[in-house]
Amino acid sequence: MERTFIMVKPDGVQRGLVGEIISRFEKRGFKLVGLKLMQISRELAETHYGEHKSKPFFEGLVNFITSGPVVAMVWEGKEVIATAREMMGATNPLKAQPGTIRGTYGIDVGRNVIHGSDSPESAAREIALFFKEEELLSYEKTLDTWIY
Ligand code: 3AN
Repeated sequence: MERTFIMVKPDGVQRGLVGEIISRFEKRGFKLVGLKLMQISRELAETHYGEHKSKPFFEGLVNFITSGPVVAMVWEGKEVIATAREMMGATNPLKAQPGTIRGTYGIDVGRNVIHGSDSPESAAREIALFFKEEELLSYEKTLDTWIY
């Protein structure tokens, strides 16, 4: 089953959007397999955003992502990587479709509420960067055995 790395960025935590974002993934039917509130170090931020090192916004991006707590998550499900990207909306919230997370809550490309892996390769890389193997749980959703 596919897994993706999702992170509520410092602006999302400050604005109290953690529950709302988790709720959207739960309601869509995806399974939460890893979750933690954490403060990202500069070193981790620079590694995570390594592909943007030469971009003019790199320094600001690292400053922002290390400016306060984030909520790091791993979600599991069929085609969760691409579906999460659709649920998030475009990188620039002003271009994001209404109803998407960024299209509902964001206006600034530098503070766009949420991060999600953009490919299977980046999902594997980012999950390994943020989580130890033992922090990811495999479990069955047994709802249909006790709700009818
Ligand atoms: P996404 O987060 O949608 O995968 P990327 O990987 O292109 O987008 O960019 C990573 C992060 O860099 C974005 N989430 C955004 O916070 C920041 N970013 C991207 N483009 C800009 C920009 N032009 N100005 C400021 N920040 C940017």
